[in-house]
Amino acid sequence: MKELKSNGRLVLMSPFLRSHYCKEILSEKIGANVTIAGWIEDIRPMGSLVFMTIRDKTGVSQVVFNKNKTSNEIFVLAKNVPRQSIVSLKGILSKGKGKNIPKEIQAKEMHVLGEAIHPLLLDPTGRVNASIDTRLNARALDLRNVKTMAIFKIRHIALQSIHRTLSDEGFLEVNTAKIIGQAAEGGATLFPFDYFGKDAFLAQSPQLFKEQLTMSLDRVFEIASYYRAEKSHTRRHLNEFISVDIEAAFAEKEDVMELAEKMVENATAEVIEKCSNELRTLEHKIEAPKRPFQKLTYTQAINELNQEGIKIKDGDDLKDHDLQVLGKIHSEYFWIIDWPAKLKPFYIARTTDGKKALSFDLQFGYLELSSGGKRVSDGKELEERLKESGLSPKNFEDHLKTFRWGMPPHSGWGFGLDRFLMILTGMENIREVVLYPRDQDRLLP
Ligand code: AMO
Repeated sequence: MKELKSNGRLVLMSPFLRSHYCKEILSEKIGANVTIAGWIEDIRPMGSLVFMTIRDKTGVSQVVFNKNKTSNEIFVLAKNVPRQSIVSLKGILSKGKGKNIPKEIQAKEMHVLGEAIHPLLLDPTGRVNASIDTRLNARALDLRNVKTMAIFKIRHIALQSIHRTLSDEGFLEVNTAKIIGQAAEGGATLFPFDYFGKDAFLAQSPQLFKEQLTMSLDRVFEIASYYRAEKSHTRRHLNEFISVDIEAAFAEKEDVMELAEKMVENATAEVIEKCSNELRTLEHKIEAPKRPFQKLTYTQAINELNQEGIKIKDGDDLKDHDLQVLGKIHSEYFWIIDWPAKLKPFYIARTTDGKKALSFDLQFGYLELSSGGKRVSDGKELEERLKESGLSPKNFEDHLKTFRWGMPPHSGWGFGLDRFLMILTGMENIREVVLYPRDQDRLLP
């Protein structure tokens, strides 16, 4: 093993298989011995020469096989090895001849480490278009496409930024159970299964846990997968999705709304700064969001919809189509606040007259990105709310009992990470930004 510099850090690599990533050879001296490893994107035989394009996660290198300078065995292999096979190549760095190829490698050795079959399920170079289904069926290969790879690099940077913002704001990262014995949200969307003879479910959200944790840990966040057995087949719903959840003791809804804005602002700035190449690859432009985000009351939203000719009454929930119309009027980030109390879940606190919920939804155009609010922190009131919602307090006893142990007032939100990635990458289908999406029709791979 040898220590090498990669992105300014020392990494360990076997020099026999790789001394440099493709991007790194650009800063090496002409005449240097280099070994690269990656997959073959292209092979172009031209008389006594074979040009090969090798790609790894950092970019591409051109490798030249000269019939008069390499062994016949390697020359024949270079002409015939299937594209997309994984190879390790050793050679000497020389000046490139093409305009976009400042340096190329004169091949001395080639090892085929993983041969690819031919034809493959899809062409990861993107020269031949493939449907999203074909791509998802061969997701591991699809990730060799620079566009797909760019999405997941952006996802990584956004996620790092989110972690940093929440940690810097004093939130402790937690991991709560995903196998649960009672619903946290509506019971209709639960995935049930048998747990050693008992009824169990996959968690729909960490709602009850995160509220309970505020009585000791004060401010918590969790980034995890949640499961909803919804039959909706849209471009923004999945049956498994990642939610960024926060809950903060002694916080009002305005405090946590400000935190969400800050988190979005920081992640956007970091993606702009660190992912300029990826954004260019995706031909997508993003700008720093204007803060504070606009606040639209539910009543204003209803009025705007009525003005657009939509028959919706005060007290009705906003349906998909209503959000599409509102999204055309407000194309950026905006809040919808002051919802009628009955439209929000049992755990959301209300105004003193009981009419409005102390809750909010964060929208980006038509896309609902987050929802949350101030919570009911009085156990008796919570019990009433459960009954009002048709839920049995007996089933929630494990949760209700924690409200008798000194529960602080608290507020929080859940934020759809996958939907945020749709905004950052410009993708219109949530399946594009999730490695292995789960919907009604997709359980594999
Ligand atoms: P809610 O159900 O609104 O709230 O979920 C929070 C956010 O998670 C995302 N989301 C989804 N993303 C993809 N596919 C889905 N099926 C899906 N369902 C939800 C959305 C949504 O805004 N407990 C509350 C949050 C809270 O009050 O803290 C909750 O789960 O972006």
